[in-house]
Amino acid sequence: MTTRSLKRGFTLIELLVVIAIIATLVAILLPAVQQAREAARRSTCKNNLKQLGLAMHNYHDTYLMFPLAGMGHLNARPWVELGWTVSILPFIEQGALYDQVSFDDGVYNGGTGRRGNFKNEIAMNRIPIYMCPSSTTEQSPSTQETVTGSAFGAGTGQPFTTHYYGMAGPVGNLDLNGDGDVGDAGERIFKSINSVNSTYGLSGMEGIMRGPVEHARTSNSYRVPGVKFSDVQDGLSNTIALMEISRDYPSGVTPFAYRSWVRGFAGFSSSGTDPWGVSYNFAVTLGVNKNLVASINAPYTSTFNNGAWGSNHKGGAQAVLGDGSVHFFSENMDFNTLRYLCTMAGGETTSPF
Ligand SMILES: [Ca+2]
Ligand SMILES: [Ca+2]
Repeated sequence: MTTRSLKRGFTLIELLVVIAIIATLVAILLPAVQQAREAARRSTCKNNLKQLGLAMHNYHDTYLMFPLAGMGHLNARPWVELGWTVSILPFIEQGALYDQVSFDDGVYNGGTGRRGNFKNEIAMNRIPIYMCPSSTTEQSPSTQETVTGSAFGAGTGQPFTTHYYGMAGPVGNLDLNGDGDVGDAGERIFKSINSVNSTYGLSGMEGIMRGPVEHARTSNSYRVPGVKFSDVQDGLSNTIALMEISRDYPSGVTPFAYRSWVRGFAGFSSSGTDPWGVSYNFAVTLGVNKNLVASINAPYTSTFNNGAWGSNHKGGAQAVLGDGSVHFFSENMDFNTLRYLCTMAGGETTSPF
């Protein structure tokens, strides 16, 4: 007598049903997992900004002013061109790196008296709190900033960037009724100075991290002092100090906004009259500071000073206010409200944000 063991397998139909159920579950769960991961990344980004806001305040406690947007000509001293991102290193537990910085050399290109590479080597160090984890763009694309020699052993190549930028202020016309002039009630032109040419754009002068801090005249230098709490007459809690620029650009588009994180600005021979009526023969690019020229997540621009604020977080980007608090701003918020939040002493009335 023989017994036949009855081995029963899955039929094809059953197998397909099981696969379909698993696929459905994955389809349901995967977005939830991805959303949770993005929420965690956004939270880390917010924490970075909180630390930067705290560092700005601790800097103010010590030096009685916010860090300069960038350090410029100091009379006979060489080009400095380092940003607030360097000034606050001792306040973000990077004192050892700060001690390696030379304040007597130029920052990024190697003309006479400008040992640029030497400083960009500092920027070969990745500073975690300057990095939004939702961004995958971590390096400056600028060939002027390429590091070719390594004194500190930090390597050669493209330096790291920062995803957090000083707000120099809005530039352009406030034409509230859109009739093409700025002569109507409440309208005006935001204070700025000319930068070198249209490739760079204007430099905003009404923000907490306003553009040029010093520009040389023919025989000496004229200085725009650092911003104190008391200068922020619109209120520290109503004025943006730092904003997030962390978007990944589309494939094939050079991410012009991103600069070496040490780069305060770069100066060029130029001439004009600043908003205080003082003539100058020096103009700047903003480096780790930007103007406000467009809404959050607006289309990309190749104008260096106008890198649009934006992030890979859904629907907006984050910013630090003058009081050190961090807010998420919607890309759909009223643009004039956003501009008012970027002037420190414009006297505007801002609607709730
Ligand atoms: Ca008008
Ligand atoms: Ca304002």
